[in-house]
Amino acid sequence: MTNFMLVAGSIAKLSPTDYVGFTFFVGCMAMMAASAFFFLSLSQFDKKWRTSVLVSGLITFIAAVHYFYMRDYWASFGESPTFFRYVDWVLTVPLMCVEFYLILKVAGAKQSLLWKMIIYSVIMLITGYFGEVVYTDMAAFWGFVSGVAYFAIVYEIWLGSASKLAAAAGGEVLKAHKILCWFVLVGWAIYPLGYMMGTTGWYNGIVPAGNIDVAYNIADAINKIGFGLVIYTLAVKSQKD
Ligand SMILES: *C/C=C(C)/C=C/C=C(C)/C=C/C1=C(C)CCCC1(C)C
Repeated sequence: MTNFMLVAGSIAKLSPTDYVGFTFFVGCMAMMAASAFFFLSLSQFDKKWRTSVLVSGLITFIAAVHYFYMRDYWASFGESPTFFRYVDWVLTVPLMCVEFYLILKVAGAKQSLLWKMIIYSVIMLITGYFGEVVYTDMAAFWGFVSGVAYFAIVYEIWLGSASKLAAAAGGEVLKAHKILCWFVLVGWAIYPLGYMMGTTGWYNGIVPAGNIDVAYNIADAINKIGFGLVIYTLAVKSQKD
């Protein structure tokens, strides 16, 4: 009896009109499937590419575990699981910076580039958390600070030293770098948009109405799985040469 109640208590009901709950659920499955795909493909790659594909799998796997918790949190409390969200990001976004570093290593990328990008991304996320959770009455200010750090990342990969390394590497690495740059410029821009939907600031009324979690969930699926697939494709193509 106790066991039965435990099981029943841990399965929350999902209403057909609960779009937030639905995207958490689908996100959970998509991240799990992507992780299985990346991990099971590892043996086909030689040492040079294995780490990059492994990191792709780690990113979606970390997200899958967080989505499992976030789905449950939403289903239980009907509130945004903002804490889990930011813990997920603070682990996975630096790993995405690692991906840039790993593919640019062939062109001589230095660890200082990696640390610079990690520091930008951590600043972006901590200040975003301030605006979303800690100092909600100053959401616009903290969102702006976070946006500056975001643009520092965009600058670094589009025009800064990372772009020069990509040009020096050429070939498939350059192609993959360009696609990842677009992911960061367009795919990542969904996050500040979602932030403006869910916080109070001058932008209310300008930004189209929407749900912050739906925006974040869609963005996560596009960016984490998409990023991984770009790396996977690069590894497959480079191995043929
Ligand atoms: C897998 C998760 C990813 C790629 C998360 C990326 C998150 C961002 C690019 C968040 C950016 C934000 C701003 C630029 C301003 C408002 C606050 C944030 C944290 C939502």
